[in-house]
Amino acid sequence: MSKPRVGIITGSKSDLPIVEKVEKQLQEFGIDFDTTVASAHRTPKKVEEYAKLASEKYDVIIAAAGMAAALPGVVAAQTTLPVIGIPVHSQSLSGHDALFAIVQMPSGVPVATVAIDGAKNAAVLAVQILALKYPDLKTKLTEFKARLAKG
Ligand code: RP5
Repeated sequence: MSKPRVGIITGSKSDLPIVEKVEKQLQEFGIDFDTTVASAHRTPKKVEEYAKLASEKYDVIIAAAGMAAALPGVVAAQTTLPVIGIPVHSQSLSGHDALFAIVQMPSGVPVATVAIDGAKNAAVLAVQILALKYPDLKTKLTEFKARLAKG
């Protein structure tokens, strides 16, 4: 694998507005990605296949889900890649349900959980992880942080 690549997976098409923010931020860093819609509850076999093949295609996975958000944890259970989880806001419990489901992983199966709807931080964290392997990204991150400081 010569270029950094991020796998984005999300539980439903209804999560796509959040995913688009992840994609936009990754594009700003020039990172390749692809996005898959698969649900831990509705299409568990598809999630299993995705997770098992992930390390052949990606360096990092970003998994977004709302409600009883099992998806990031189920993916993390079946790969050695780092998994970043985004709890997606939903109406009844304002995303707290997804936050707790994603952050409260059993010992030994971490998911790096960002804030509810924390799309931008998920993308930046992914780039920070990628920068360990692809040093060019360190420069881009330094410039990004300088722009943040100016702003
Ligand atoms: C989760 O349930 C999805 O990630 C989504 O956030 C939520 C609602 O899904 P839909 O009923 O809109 O498909 O699995």
